[in-house]
Amino acid sequence: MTLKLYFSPGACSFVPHCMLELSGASFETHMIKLHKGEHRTPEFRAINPEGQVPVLVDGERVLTQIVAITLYLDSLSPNAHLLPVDPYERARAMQTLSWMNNTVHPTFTHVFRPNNYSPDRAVQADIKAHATLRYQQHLQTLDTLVAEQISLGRPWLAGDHAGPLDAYALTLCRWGTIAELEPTQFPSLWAHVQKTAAHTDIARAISTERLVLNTLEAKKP
Ligand SMILES: N[C@@H](CCC(=O)N[C@@H](CS)C(=O)NCC(=O)O)C(=O)O
Repeated sequence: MTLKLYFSPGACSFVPHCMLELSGASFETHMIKLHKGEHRTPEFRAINPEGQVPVLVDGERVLTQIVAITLYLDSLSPNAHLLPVDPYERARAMQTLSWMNNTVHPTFTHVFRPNNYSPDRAVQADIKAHATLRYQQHLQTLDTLVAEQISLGRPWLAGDHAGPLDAYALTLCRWGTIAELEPTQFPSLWAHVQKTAAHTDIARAISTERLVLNTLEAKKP
């Protein structure tokens, strides 16, 4: 049975997209254009009532939430080493993945969609400004985390193999550029993002989604 991923270019669905590429599994993608509101259609809501990507479909099975999809794909393709096997290392990887998903990611949502949190334009501007500062702090934390891993001789965020943490770090750093945060202020993270983007399997996902890593650079004349 071919796996199917509902994704939107540049969204957090990039994380499972990379995992599918890394796993070598047979899969197909279905693009949902968030900017066109395709996630609000009755057809998509029937698949995910939350109206969010990613959604992974495996036959009759439907999974949402990056953390859950990560565990599932890791179990389906253990040889891809998407997560470490050692219990402590595995839990540490899930700790970082959860932080990215439940703390850093929602902070960016406050930057990108402040209208989700208040109908008042002035309040929205305040939310955006404050969340941008918080987001910058989170990327600094991530920068430190990357530097620590590299100093320990670990090539990827969870150890010896590229996986969800590296794909999420790339996504969060790229979103930083959408928040007008120059990636060079996070030198270890930015170097790691470029290395991650050069990984053959991840490069395929980037090409499918047509992603530019530094959207600030792309905007320059
Ligand atoms: N916690 C969710 C977050 C999913 C999420 O925020 N998806 C965004 C794209 S990055 C989305 O579909 N947003 C559309 C919306 O919420 O209206 C997960 O891990 O999958």
